[in-house]
Amino acid sequence: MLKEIWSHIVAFDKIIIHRHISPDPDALGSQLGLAALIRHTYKDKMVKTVGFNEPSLSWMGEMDGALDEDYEGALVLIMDTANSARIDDSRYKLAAKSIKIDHHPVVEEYADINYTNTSASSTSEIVVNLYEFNKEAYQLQLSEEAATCLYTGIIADSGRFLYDNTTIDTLKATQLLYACEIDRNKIHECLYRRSLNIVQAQGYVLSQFEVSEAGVAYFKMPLDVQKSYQLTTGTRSALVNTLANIEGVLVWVCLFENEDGRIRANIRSNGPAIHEIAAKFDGGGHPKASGAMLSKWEKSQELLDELNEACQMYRRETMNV
Ligand SMILES: [Mn+2]
Repeated sequence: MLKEIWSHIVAFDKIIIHRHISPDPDALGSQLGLAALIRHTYKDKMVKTVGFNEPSLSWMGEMDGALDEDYEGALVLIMDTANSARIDDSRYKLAAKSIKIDHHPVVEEYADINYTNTSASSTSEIVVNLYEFNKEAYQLQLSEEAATCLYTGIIADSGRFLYDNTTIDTLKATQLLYACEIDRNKIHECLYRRSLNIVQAQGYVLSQFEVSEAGVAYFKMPLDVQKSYQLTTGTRSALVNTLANIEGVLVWVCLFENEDGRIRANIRSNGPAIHEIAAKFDGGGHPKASGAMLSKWEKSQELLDELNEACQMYRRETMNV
C-alpha cells in the first residue's frame, strides 16, 4: 500500500494536500512534511497545502491555498482525518483522485484509496514510513524542513513518547528524523511554550474542577469565562491535560460551551477506552483520547454518567475494586 500510494504521487503533476479542521501539530506536520518531501524530490510538480491557518501553530508553516482550477486532474491527499465531515476544505471532491492517509480508527472510507494504520503513533509517522519504504526506488531525500514538520507531529501525538501509542517503529521513525539535524530545541520551545492567558485559564480549571467517586474529573467552562481568558476553539484544547495524572482519576473531561450553545467535550483516559462512548455523543477518536459534541449543558450529565459507569466497570475488571 505504501508503494502504491507513492506510485500515484509520481503519476500526478498536480498534488493538493488537505487535513482536518481545527488542526493539531500532527495534522499540520503530516501535511506540511509530506508537501516538503514531495517538493524536494519532484521540483516540477505543483504541490499545494490547503486549510485554515491556525494562528497558534503558524510557526509550523503557512498554507499555500489553491484555486478551484488547481483541482482539475489533480491528486488530493487527505491527512490525519477519520471522516469526511472533518476535512478542511470540501473542494477535495473536485480532484481526479483522492487518497486518505490516517492513524485514527476507521470511521469512514471517503477517498478513492484509503490507507489507515492504527498502530502508528501519528500520521507524521506514516509519512516517515512512506519515505522509508520508497526512498530507494525513487531516490527520495528527507530535507530538514520535512523532518522538522514530521518530528513535531510525532512528538505531539505521542506525548513526547509517553503515550501507549509509542512503539519501536515510532522510535525508529524518529531516529531517521534525528539524522536530519533538525533543531529540536527550537521545536520544543515553540511546541511547549505556554501563553500567559492559557496559564491563567489553567488556574481557573484547577480551582473549579470536580472529581466523581468513580474517578472522572471534569470542569465546565461557559463561553463568557473562555472569552475572559481570550480562549479560542483552537487554543482552549491546551487545557485538557491540566487534569492529567491526578491520583485516583481514570478519566478527565473538559466541557466547553461553543458560540452556538452546543458543548464540546474533550475526553482523556488512563483507564477505560472512551472512544465508543464519545461516538454515542456525536464524536469519536482514539481509545484514550476522544472528543464529543453535546446539544446543551443538560446533556453533559448523561456523558458523565456513562464515563462513570465505564470507570466502575474498569475498576471491577482490572483493579478488583
Ligand atoms: Mn494525529
